[in-house]
Amino acid sequence: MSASVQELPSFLRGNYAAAAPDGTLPAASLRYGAADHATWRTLYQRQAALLPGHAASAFRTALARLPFAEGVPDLAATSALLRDATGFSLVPVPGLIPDAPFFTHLAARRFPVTAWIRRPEELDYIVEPDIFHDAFGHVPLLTEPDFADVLEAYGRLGAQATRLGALKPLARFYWHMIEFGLIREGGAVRAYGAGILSSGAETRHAVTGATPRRLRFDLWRVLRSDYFIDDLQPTYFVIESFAELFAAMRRLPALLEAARDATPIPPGAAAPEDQPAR
Ligand code: HBI
Ligand code: FE
Repeated sequence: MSASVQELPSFLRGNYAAAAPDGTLPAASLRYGAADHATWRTLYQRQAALLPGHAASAFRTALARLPFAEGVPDLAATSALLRDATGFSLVPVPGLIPDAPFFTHLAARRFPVTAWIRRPEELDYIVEPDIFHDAFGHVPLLTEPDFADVLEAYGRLGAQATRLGALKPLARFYWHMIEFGLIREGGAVRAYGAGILSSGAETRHAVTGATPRRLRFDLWRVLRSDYFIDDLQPTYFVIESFAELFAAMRRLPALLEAARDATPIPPGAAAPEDQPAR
């Protein structure tokens, strides 16, 4: 694969040798055994049971229409359903890929999905995203037009943020709003982020936990907010709608340089402008 793979950490476990320069794996290299399908079903059943009362209604509705209940899903069949909804398609990758191809795929409405699935002894925690995180966590909302537009816009901003040396604020947006976002539905707060909904512990903590801050979404705040990558999040941001999130994408380019130069807000810290979500 390309030289840019050298920017990735060396512990990654995927089969990077089989990947094309754009990071994708040949469809023929995807093989899942009975044990893999059983691991998927265990994860799926556990997580699906938690969704009522925790997950955004758009996520639940979309998940029910996807072919995800029986085992590791077929990416081509899932792509066909997405194409009709939003024009997104799924491409298999060995795991995390370098920033540049990741942005390029999203800008072209292709979502990279890690091919491998965790081992049975890793059901509750893995360091890297696997296919359960990428497919169960991210794919349902790829059927939501406003959310699909957010991901495409994020991909398009990648080149500009790279030029400006502002990848950190852009990555904070992805972390807080794509991986760990919450949404208000009537009087309730529900999760839509993939990092939340692919984890039982994070789902309970984010939606009903007593300790986290749940703040009204504020783009400028998000762009300055550092995060923990290996612990439950101490702070979540709550949107009113996916249209609100897409509208924020239009303001993002003008804030990148200021966010790059601003003092970061440490994980879990308060900021003067914080508004608790209702
Ligand atoms: N690759 N497969 C994959 N998934 C990601 O979420 C991902 C990635 N490469 C880079 C990346 N995310 C982030 O560093 C950028 O969004 C900034
Ligand atoms: Fe993710």
